[in-house]
Amino acid sequence: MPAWLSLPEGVSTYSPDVDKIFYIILVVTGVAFILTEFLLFLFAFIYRKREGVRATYTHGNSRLEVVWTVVPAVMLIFLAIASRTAWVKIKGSIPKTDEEVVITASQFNWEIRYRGADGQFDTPDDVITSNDMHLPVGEPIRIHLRSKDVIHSFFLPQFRLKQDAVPGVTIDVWLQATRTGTFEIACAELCGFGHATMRGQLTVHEPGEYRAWLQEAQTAASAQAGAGAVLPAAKPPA
Ligand SMILES: [Cu+2]
Repeated sequence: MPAWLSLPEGVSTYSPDVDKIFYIILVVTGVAFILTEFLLFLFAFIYRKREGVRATYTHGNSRLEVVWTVVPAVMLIFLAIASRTAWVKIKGSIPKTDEEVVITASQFNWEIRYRGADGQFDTPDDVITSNDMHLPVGEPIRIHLRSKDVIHSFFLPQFRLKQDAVPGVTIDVWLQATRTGTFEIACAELCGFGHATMRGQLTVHEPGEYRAWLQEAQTAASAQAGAGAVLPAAKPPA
């Protein structure tokens, strides 16, 4: 496959499954496209207007119509069955894991939330970052995806992970990275004027390095939560 036709490097455990289906569909539709375009131009040339040649009136051909209906139908059934395995593997269930992240999309930002030192979500010592996600390599991660305002789409191209974030619901997705590195987080749903700026970065670490990062962030978050507690409580808006 030439480089300009190939997908970005796949770095999740299920990216080969997605790529396989993608390339099968690309080949099937590519061959059908080239064949039909070739016939279109060929027939336009063969049956062009010529002096002394009268057009013939045809009322269709039942056998031909059955063939061009049955062949695509069989192909569709084949593709549906072929993609089912990948769908069940990726969407069917989420591997058991203690690594969980809450991601909240808003115009135009990804808020990434980790448990604080208390091991709980939605408490004052949560670790919260903006557009800056960190994960360990080789471990399944469960992501709870939310949105504050409009529909966004959480897209990690290299992980073959794309999921809409919908206001009012939490949608769980998962991934398991196969190598360390930094990768792009993009919003794949036109969500307003700043849509194009809604980008983040995912850093995949060695597990030890990741735990060290998280611990440091938890210590900083706890210190901040503690400092926040001595401040007078903010008055609720009138
Ligand atoms: Cu967005």
